[in-house]
Parts: sequence; structure tokens; C-alpha cells
Amino acid sequence: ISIIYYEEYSNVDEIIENKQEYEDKNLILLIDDDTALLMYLKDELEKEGWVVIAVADPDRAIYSYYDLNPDCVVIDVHMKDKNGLDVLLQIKEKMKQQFIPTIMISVDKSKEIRMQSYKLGADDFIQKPLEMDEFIVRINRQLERKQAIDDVMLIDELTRVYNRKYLAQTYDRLISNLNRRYEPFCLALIDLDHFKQVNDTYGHTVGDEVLATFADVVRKGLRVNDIIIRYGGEEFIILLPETEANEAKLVIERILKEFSNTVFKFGDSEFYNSFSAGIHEVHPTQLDLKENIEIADGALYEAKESGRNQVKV
Ligand code: GH3
Ligand code: MG
Ligand code: MG
Ligand code: MG
Repeated sequence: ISIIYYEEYSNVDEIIENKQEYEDKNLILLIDDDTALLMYLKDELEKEGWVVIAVADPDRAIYSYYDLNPDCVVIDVHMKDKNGLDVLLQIKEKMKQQFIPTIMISVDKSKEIRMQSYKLGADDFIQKPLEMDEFIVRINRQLERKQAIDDVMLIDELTRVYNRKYLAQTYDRLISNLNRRYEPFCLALIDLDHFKQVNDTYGHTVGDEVLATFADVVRKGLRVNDIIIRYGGEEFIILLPETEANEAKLVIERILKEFSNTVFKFGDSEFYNSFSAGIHEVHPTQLDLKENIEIADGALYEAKESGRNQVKV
């Protein structure tokens, strides 16, 4: 008989330490006092490409919840020292306004336990013994729901591009690639020209249409890995991974040409709009987001001063 201690298979600290390596993967937090089942589930779920944190000590899971930041939490209802429903409650409290799906698993067949789980906010309830293929499908279903909700929260309603919330997390990822693999990237700050005049002449609704059209033109003109973010009212940031300044300039100039040739119709009249842009290549010696935006803003200012409708590095 071998006695398995928590520490032998729970990889909590290691996961937290190497968080960056796992950021593109789904992280499943699994809480169950049945250590044999825990190890079996961990193996099976890892075959799906998920990072699985198998924890037999619920308090440890609750304590490390923020550091782990899981994408889905699976909780056993009946545990030695703790009721799984209490664990669910405590984890729900930590989630605040964030949506993280929770799945309760239990040998208990009673409707009462299922009802309680759902009332406390569980997203699914699965009877033990677990049918592995079904278990995986149901976890996947919850991960898809989470992804859809996350996407909605990060997208600007008017222009359908990412909002400011997305900027920081994307920027951090690019910085880590810059540090690890020396992949240069550019930040382009774009500001529509004389946009106040568009609003004043044609009205706010037409102004909104111009913004939405601008976003469409940019989307079509960008390469797959480029990211567009609405930074403020008529200001946008484009992040161009693995791109040097001169190359970025060409990309943005191509988009500018397309946008400045786009006709807007208002009643009988037609008008055109344009933008100015400042580009800055991010260097490993200068990593702060705010500082880099300020540098790009300097180039943008030059573009405005030089007559607008142009791109400066
Ligand atoms: P410049 O070429 O120097 O950038 O001139 P500008 O008129 O574009 O500059 P300014 O920053 O003074 O004006 C930006 C305007 O954009 C003011 C604001 O009312 C308008 N705006 C900001 N957000 C929105 C929006 O969501 N919809 C519309 N229609 N207008 C917006
Ligand atoms: Mg149990
Ligand atoms: Mg502006
Ligand atoms: Mg402007």
C-alpha cells in the first residue's frame, strides 16, 4: 500500500510559477478527495491538451484560486473534510464579476444535491462514475461558453474591434515574446482626421458609421496576427507582431490609402475622411506600455502637424 500525500501529485506551485507557459491553454482545476480518481482524470483530461491542476485539498485550491486563474473548476460534492457545495460557494465568491464555469461531480443520485448545486451557481452537475467521453464533451461545452463570454466583454460594440481591456493582456504577451525570442513588434496609434467636423456637419450617427467603416477597412487590410483595439473615441491602436517599423509603415499606409478613398454618402452629398498615424517599434530596453504609447503619440502629432492623412515613424 502506498500512501499518496497531496504534495506528490498536486502541481499547484509549479503551475503558478510557470504560468506564462500555459497562458494559451485551458486550465482545469479539479478538486476531489479521491486521489486515485484524481490522477486518472488528470491523465485523461491532459490528453485533450488542457492543463489540469488536480488538488485533493480543497482549501489549497481556494487559497490559490487567484494565482491559478482557471478556465473551468470541477468539484466533488462529497469530500472527507469538506462539503463540495461549500467549496463551490467559496470559489464563487472569489470569482466576483468574472465568469468561470463550475461543474459538480458526485456519486449522489438525489435530486436534492443537484438542485442545491444549481442554486448555488454550478453550471453543470455530472453523476459518478464518470463516462470519460461525456465528461470531456461537457467540460468542452463550458470552455466554449466561457470563451464566448470573454470575447463579448473584450469587444467594442460599435466597431466590433477589441476594446481597451484587451490591450494590456495582448501587450503583455507580445512583451514576453520580445523578451524570450526577440520578436520585434510595432505599436501604431491612429487618430481620425477632423472627426469633430464630421460630427458637426453630418451628425453623430454618421460619425458612428464612419468609425464602423474605418474598423472594417482596417480589419480587411491587416494581416492575420495583427490586432486592432479601440483606444478611445476616434483613436485606435494596432499591434503588429513580428514586424519592424518600416514594414508596419507600409501596412498602415496601405490601409490609409484604402480608407481615404472610401466614399461616405449623406443625402445628396458625399464626403471622404482620412486618418493620421504614429508608429513605434517596441524595444527591449523600453517596455512600459504607457511610455510606448506616448512615443507613438509623438509620431502621430508629427503626422497631424505635417498636414494629416499620413503615417510617421
Ligand atoms: P484632429 O484631426 O486634430 O484629430 O481633429 P479631430 O476633430 O478629429 O479631433 P478631436 O479629438 O478634437 O475630435 C474628436 C471627436 O471625435 C470629438 C468627439 O465628439 C468625436 N467622437 C469620439 N467618440 C465618438 C463616437 O463614438 N462617435 C462619434 N460619432 N463621434 C465620436
Ligand atoms: Mg469524494
Ligand atoms: Mg482624437
Ligand atoms: Mg481626431
